[in-house]
Amino acid sequence: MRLTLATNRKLDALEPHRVRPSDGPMATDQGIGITHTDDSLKVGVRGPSLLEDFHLREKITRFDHERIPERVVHARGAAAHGTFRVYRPLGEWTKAAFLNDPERVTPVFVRFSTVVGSRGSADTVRDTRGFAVKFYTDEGNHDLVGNNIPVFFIQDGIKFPDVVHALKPEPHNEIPQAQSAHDTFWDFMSLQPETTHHTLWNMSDRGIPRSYRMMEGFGVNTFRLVAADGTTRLVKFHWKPKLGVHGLAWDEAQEIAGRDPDYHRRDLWEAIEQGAFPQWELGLQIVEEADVLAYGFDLLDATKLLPEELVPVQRVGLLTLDRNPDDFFAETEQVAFHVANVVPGIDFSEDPLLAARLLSYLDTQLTRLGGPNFAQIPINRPLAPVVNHQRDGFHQHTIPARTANYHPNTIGGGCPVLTPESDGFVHAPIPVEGVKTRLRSDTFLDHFSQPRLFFASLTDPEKDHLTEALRFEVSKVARKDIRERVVNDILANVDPILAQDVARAVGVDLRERPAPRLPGTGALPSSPALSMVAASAFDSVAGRRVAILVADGCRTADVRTMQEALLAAGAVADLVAETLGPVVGDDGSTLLPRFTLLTTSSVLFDALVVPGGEASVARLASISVAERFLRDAWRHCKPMAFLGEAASLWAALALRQPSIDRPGIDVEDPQLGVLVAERSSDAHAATFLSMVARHRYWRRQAAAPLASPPGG
Ligand code: HDE
Repeated sequence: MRLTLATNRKLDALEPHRVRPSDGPMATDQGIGITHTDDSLKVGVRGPSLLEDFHLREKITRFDHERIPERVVHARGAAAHGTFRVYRPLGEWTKAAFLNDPERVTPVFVRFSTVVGSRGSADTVRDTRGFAVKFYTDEGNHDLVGNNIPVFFIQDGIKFPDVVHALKPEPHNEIPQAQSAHDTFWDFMSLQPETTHHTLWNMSDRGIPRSYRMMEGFGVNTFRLVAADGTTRLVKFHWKPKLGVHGLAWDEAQEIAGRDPDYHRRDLWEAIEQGAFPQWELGLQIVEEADVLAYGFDLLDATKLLPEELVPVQRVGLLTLDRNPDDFFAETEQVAFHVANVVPGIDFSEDPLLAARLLSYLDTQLTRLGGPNFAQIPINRPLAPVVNHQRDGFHQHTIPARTANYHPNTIGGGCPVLTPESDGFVHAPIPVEGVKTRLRSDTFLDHFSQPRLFFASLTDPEKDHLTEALRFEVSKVARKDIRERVVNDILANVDPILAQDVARAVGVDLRERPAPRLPGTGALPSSPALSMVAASAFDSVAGRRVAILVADGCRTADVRTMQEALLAAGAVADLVAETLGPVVGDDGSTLLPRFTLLTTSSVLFDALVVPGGEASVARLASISVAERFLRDAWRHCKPMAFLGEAASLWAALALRQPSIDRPGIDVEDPQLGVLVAERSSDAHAATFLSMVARHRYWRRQAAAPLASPPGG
């Protein structure tokens, strides 16, 4: 009988492996009690040290071997434990047990990552993010190893080493770290038009997510679902975040990379510690086998996405992350995902990118985790029993107690017996035929329709951001011939205005050319679901971080009203002051700041409140870092509330934005995200909350371009 985890979360598979400081006094790896660990054993107090000091030898040797190779891609990451529960039985499409029982709670471990940078690189670089989910199901581990971008750079896995080499730091000097803004990437992409679609997504605000909690996830490759009667259908997997999909401003992302390189890791960790558990809905796009070519492209081509307007995403279950790992290395670093880990009811398609992945993930762990027994590492162990004839190898942890280690056998009573087909994995009997060839299918040759569709689907601010990102990246390419190819061979096929804008910025001429064809996929002119702005509900402030700037004399009532409203709605509201000492409010009460103006920065918050209070406002007005805080919040389009006397700070700031009228009191500007009010009230707090939910007021960039010099 199979184990049903049901709602019993006490069944924590990692518990037997946890070692706590309270488990006993300090002992060596051999269990010998350690009585002294601060001085080595010496002849006399000034040495020399003695080789017989086994504790010294063990301690140093273990330290020498702490590092393992980092992942060749996706080296930088953060992870959390959680659960998955399906909303309703999906038996009409798949027999996977964890997708058929709404009572069943499946433990999961999810690792988010950047692709290009090394383990110590910054979180907010422009890059694709990994979104890998390990489901510890009753039928074995199922891994959905996805990204936050629905398409991939290449169509065939044999090109993976090429695209990754081009993206990574250049081979002669290992510069630059964690970015695509250099010659080798744009050289490769300009010669390989299939990379256009993914590159445009990277250049969009998807490439600089606000938070792991605010990203979509995509399985990218097409998979198959297999029903109990053997019927198969094609499927695209999605994760839809409950908090909406939000990005950073590029200028902000770059500054965060310096001020808090752990920004995304910290954000995930703190949200879970504070009980603001991130959630995503699992979405499925289901396509009948016969319709593999029905949407104007080939579903086996991973450079294409299936627009939701053509095949809706059906939301079928909920993923919740509710527990941080105990130990980064043991869990986050040692977890080994593999796209080939599938349970009965889920199968592969013939996608040639997927084929290479099926080889690569197992192979890479052999080096990274030091041998073939990495599935025995606690974080990788299935909850389902593992019984087979695999044996030996480095780091074997199990002790197989049996006499026969082959199949079939009589000596061991024929054990282990095979799992019946009704319970085990049977590859779907998909018919295939053909001759051996390295030719690429004609159905894979259209590389520009979907990039056009993507660009056409963005709102104006999103298009501006993408254009700016391209201008930034291609400007960093030293070789002019590469810049010319990017503009003329790639961007001109996407959008003539985009190509012109980039050409101008990077000092190359746009060649005369026939107008590109109209967007293609299924004759869709645009797909609003592809826009982060158009597709977000903007209905929650949960998990947003708001700074409240205070100094002595600040109006306590303003602080409390705003703080309470924000906390009640699930946001974080931190007091920021000149020092960490207590701040005395206008009513004599004491407020404790969490950060100082020197140790934090506007870029680490989503919104800003300046409470009233004459003395407090006068003090803030005289501190240059406070002014910078305000200006940055404005430049990065963040909601801002100025209460009472703080209106003067806004007025001073607003004077620097010539296109904006000087505001009066009680201004709520739906275009600009600024609330100016005489004093805080519940109604004002509610208005401000709706502004924070809106995330960023990108229109401000048109009112006051980020490039404006401070005070200009
Ligand atoms: Fe990966 N990928 N990948 N990849 N990938 C790895 O496996 C590979 C691809 C993705 O948090 C490696 O354990 C090939 C697409 C994620 O541990 C490696 C190809 C997608 C992670 C590997 C692809 C991904 C990886 C490196 C093209 C989105 C991090 C370390 C054929 C659907 C998992 C490791 C984690 C990691 C190979 C393309 C997602 C080398 C050959 C497409 C999220 O095996």
